[in-house]
Amino acid sequence: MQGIVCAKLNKNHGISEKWVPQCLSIDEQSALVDEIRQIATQAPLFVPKMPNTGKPMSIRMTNCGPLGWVTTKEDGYRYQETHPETGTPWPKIPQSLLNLWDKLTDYPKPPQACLVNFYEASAKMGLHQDKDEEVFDAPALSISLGDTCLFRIGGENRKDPTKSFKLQSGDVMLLTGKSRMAFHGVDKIYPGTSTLLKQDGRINLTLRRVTD
Ligand code: MD3
Ligand code: FE
Repeated sequence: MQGIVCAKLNKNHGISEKWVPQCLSIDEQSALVDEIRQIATQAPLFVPKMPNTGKPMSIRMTNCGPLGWVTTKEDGYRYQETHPETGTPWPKIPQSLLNLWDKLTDYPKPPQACLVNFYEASAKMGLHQDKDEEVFDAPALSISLGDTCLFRIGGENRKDPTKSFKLQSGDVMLLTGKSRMAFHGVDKIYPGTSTLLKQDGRINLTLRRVTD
């Protein structure tokens, strides 16, 4: 594995996320972006809508894997086997991501969902917990591509203190144990900090288990 697993965050608030800055080489990052472009051709980006209010989120997203996370005004947050607009099954998770999951986790089963989030320069993601899955013992693996962002992570309660730090293209985070239930969000994108993508913006991939 390239990069160093940082203990810094553990010291900061005692939860067990691992942050591997520059885990992926530039070539690995470019290859991933090509694969994500193909995924977005088969499963077009959509704007997730808040449950009940229907308020659009500022990111666009898609998924790959047997299950994808979606949200609509009518039916709220959920995982499903098909794209909410085309009704088609999600594309497969690229082999390179399955390999990364095997290398960085000791979880015995492969990820079921890979969320693909696209942030334009002005997009953000409010502080939230991911709890739409049926199981929480599996780790979540997150990969950052493109422009740097300001990421924030706290504890298991919304009011717990948070720590902010920048995630750069090629950084990987592994959320296990308590950190899997930590509140987290993206406060800001720094446009122009990476030349990986054709335009300003950031892509985040999150690999997850959903069922046992
Ligand atoms: C997963 N994405 O898609 S990834 C999300 O950068 C999400 O797009 C952010 O939060 C992004 O739900 C953050 C890093 C992350 C941090 C904590 C997690 C992913 C996590 C906790 C549980 C599951
Ligand atoms: Fe999240």
